[in-house]
Amino acid sequence: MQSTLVLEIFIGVAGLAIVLMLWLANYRSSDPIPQADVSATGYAIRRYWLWTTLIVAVAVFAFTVPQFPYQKAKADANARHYPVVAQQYSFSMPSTLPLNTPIVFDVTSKDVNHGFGIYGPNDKIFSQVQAMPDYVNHLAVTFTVPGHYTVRCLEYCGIAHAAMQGGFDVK
Ligand SMILES: [Cu+2]
Repeated sequence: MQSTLVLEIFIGVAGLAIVLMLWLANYRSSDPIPQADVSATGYAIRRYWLWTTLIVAVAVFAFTVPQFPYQKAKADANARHYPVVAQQYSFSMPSTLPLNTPIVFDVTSKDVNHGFGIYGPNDKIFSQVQAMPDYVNHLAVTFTVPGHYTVRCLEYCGIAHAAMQGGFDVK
């Protein structure tokens, strides 16, 4: 449903852009104006757009950068750490995890690169990180919804990749 709407909006905008471009390509002024008569206006418009775009871009940048989620990814100093080891084609990790408690998954792999994708009880993705051999990735999370969470490998890792699943209960 949602994806159909996105597709319809995309087709609508693309269609509009095509019509506009065709119209522009065929547009002819009835009386061509000499370059000298329009260059001052043209450069004024160009300057206006340059400054407007710059000011808007800097304002949007200044407003949105502090809202980047990287700060939230920092682990609580008192967070409990849980090891996760991925290997073809399973995950070894705790079967039960605490609710409303800052935790950190220490994620690694025994063989090839895997994905450690956590899906909530509603089956929507909750968080994810890569599981890499000889390297530990730290994924800080706090579960606020109890229930069964499914873990899926999110990186093609071999013939049985699609069946690579795990899970744990949060309570
Ligand atoms: Cu995989």
